[in-house]
Amino acid sequence: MTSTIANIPTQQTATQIRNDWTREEIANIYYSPVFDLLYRAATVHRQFNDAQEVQVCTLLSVKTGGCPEDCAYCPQAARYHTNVKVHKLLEVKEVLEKASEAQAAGSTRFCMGAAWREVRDNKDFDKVLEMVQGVNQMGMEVCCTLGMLSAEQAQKLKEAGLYAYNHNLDTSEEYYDQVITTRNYGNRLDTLENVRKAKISVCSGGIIGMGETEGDRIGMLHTLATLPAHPESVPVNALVPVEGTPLESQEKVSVWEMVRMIATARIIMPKTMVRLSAGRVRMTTEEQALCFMAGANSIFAGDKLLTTPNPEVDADKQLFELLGLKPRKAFKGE
Ligand code: SAM
Ligand code: DTB
Ligand code: SF4
Repeated sequence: MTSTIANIPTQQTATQIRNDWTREEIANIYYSPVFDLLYRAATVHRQFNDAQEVQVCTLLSVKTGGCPEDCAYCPQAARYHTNVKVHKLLEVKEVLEKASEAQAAGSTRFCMGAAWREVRDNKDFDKVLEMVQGVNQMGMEVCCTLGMLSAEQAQKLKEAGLYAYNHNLDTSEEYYDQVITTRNYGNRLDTLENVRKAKISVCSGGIIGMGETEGDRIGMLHTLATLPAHPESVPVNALVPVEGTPLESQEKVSVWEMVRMIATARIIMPKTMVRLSAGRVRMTTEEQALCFMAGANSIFAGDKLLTTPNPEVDADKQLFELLGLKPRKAFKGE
């Protein structure tokens, strides 16, 4: 006999990696009573991962603002009037110095973001390839988020030593055009396929708190969990509402919404690094602890995300000590 938690056979889900989840199964998990959900996520997490370990990543915006896209959440879209200072692509030397500082502060993954719609084959891309090479040589996992990529560009990044590529689905396919109209869901999925084909680790997740329904959140998780292979990393961002963007007045999401997203992601994609991403500055220690309990095992460290504030490194050191967490080593998943 199989016992059930929230109507899902526990034996079936706790031991296998599955890519055939139905929306209904995911919804049943998502809506289960909070303590059942937390218990189950924490159990799955311990079966597949070292639950004390949390990956510490650092972000750097290497090209800021002036983006032609219309993503309603984004302070870097040229069409919205925000306080973001536009900056052309940074110099390689400066980026490598920042990576070295991040490494000294305990980060094992360095992620470089550019406010581009897509990568173009030009001098700027050559510079990014140099940055990738340099960070990789330092022994850090190097990640980029540069917008859409062709198969050839993904291959070039791989050859330069790129470890992971971040490209978020952001929300469900159904809600996508309420948030972004300058590209579509299929464009996003094509880039993810190009990244996968180049054998680069896939990082893809989304944002909650943009006015989407819980059905949309479940829809996004369903798309991620039914890709041919689960992304190695899934960031769960709480919207950071930025003045001047169309979503500036959105209400803060509650911790229970973050917990439901993280725990569901953990259960349906057991080995994936689930990242408690944007929004930590507005969370208490206890709220963040609940997210780790739910299976989050990665964070962004350093006092800035791309353009918005993030907790100080010292505060996170204290958080790790308090909760008995330890930073994960680089390249562990290989
Ligand atoms: N331009 C590239 C792209 O869109 O793929 C890369 C950079 S973009 C800023 C990376 C991701 O940051 C977005 O996909 C989105 O999920 C996240 N993001 C941007 N602004 C945000 C905000 N205000 N709150 C939460 N997440 C945000
Ligand atoms: C992700 O999912 N979250 C990070 C990273 N991937 C690139 C970005 C969060 C950005 C928050 C808004 C800002 O700081 O500009
Ligand atoms: Fe541009 Fe990326 Fe911001 Fe969209 S999320 S406006 S593509 S920088």
